[in-house]
Amino acid sequence: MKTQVAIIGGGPSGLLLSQRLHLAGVETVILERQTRDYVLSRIRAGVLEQGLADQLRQAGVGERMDREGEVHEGTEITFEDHRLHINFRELVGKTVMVYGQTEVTRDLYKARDDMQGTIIHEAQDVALHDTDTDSPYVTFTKDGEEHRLDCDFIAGCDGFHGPSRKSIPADKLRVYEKVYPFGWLGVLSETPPVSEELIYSGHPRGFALCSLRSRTLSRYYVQVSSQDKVEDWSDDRFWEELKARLPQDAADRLVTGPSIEKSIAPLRSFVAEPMTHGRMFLVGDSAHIVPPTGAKGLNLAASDVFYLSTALISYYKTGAETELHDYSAKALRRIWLAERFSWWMTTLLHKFDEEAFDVRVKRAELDFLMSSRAAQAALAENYVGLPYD
Ligand code: RFL
Ligand code: PHB
Repeated sequence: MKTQVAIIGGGPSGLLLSQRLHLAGVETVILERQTRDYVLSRIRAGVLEQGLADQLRQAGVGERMDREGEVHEGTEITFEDHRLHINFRELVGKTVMVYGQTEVTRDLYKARDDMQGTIIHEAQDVALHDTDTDSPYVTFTKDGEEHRLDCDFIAGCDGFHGPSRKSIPADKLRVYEKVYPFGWLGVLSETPPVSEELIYSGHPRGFALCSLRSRTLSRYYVQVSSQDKVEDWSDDRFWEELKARLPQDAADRLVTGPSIEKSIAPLRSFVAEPMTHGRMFLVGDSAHIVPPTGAKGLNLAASDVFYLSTALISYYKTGAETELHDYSAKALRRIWLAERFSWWMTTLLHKFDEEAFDVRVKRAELDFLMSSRAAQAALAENYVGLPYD
């Protein structure tokens, strides 16, 4: 089997990259370890920056998002009974789109199918070879049979645990990591959301987030210890804890119901540099992870896709490799800005086992945010997404 760009991983990064390349006449094959149903059962991000929403529209995949997604002009930050409304449109003239990652992925799969894109599901034992030569290739097994995929380039869109990053020799890769001593317990429920906008709540009991997928589907999170298991959290315990961490009027309004999905995600900050080894490029979670507090994970994957697809398209049009050489540095600049913002928002709003001095400094940071329009504009500018270049 032969293609121009072999894409490992059929999550949002791999699918969007494949769609953008296909539209520019570049051939791809996607190798995905899981079944499509499994990929579509993962409940993850919900907030799309304008950059990602625009890319979906340009790729012909924005129609359902524009119909069913919700444009949010602001968000609320609360701390006990202090409330702060951040009006994105007023502060920085931009908005975000609330539309679930599951739906983005579903739309991308449909678009790839409509264009007869090749996606091989349940590809096992995917391995990368000769990535630092002009003729890299990928091997995998499917239904017990071994296959070889020759290509010009490999895009490693295979998430944090995939084989692409691991194929880079250890002495060529530098890793930066911060693991937080807590996770987020997330619940999806068929209940009307407590608020039209997201509420990020800092509280002495720990962080909580009220998000949504639609007018009838809510997504809520509470900070839990890294040791906690989903089984420790009955629905009743979850709702009680969420209420305790929200401002009183929101707690009073909250409609509870049975959870239809419940999971715990650990929080970490992680960056691997560089994002290139020879003719292999890392994209999205395979190269970097942010804690979800700033809603940046999926959006960063999308800016990587933008930079890499632009560089590959330019290579196939002109033969020039300059943009491919610059990919890692260009992507990493934006990644580190998002790492900074996600770390800052996580630190500001979560409960840590910290010294009394640090607690006071955090209170002062919140006080500054509540009282300074410049601080609010800085939050808004980062939240709606920094420019792609
Ligand atoms: P993905 O979505 O992890 O997709 C990678 C794909 O690669 C496949 N794969 C392989 N394929 C072939 N061979 C192998 N050996 C393979 N190993 C893995 C996987 O099956 C998968 O289909 O990475 P991608 O495309 O870069 O997209 C990134 C986003 O998914 C991610 O940044 C966000 O979802 C992060 N994230 C969240 N971001 C937010 O902004 N808000 C959230 O609420 C939020 N919640 C989350 C999250 C990530 C989570 N992870 C990674 C465990 C919750 C969780 C649980
Ligand atoms: C979500 O809706 O899942 C979501 C929204 C905002 C975040 C994280 C997760 O910061």
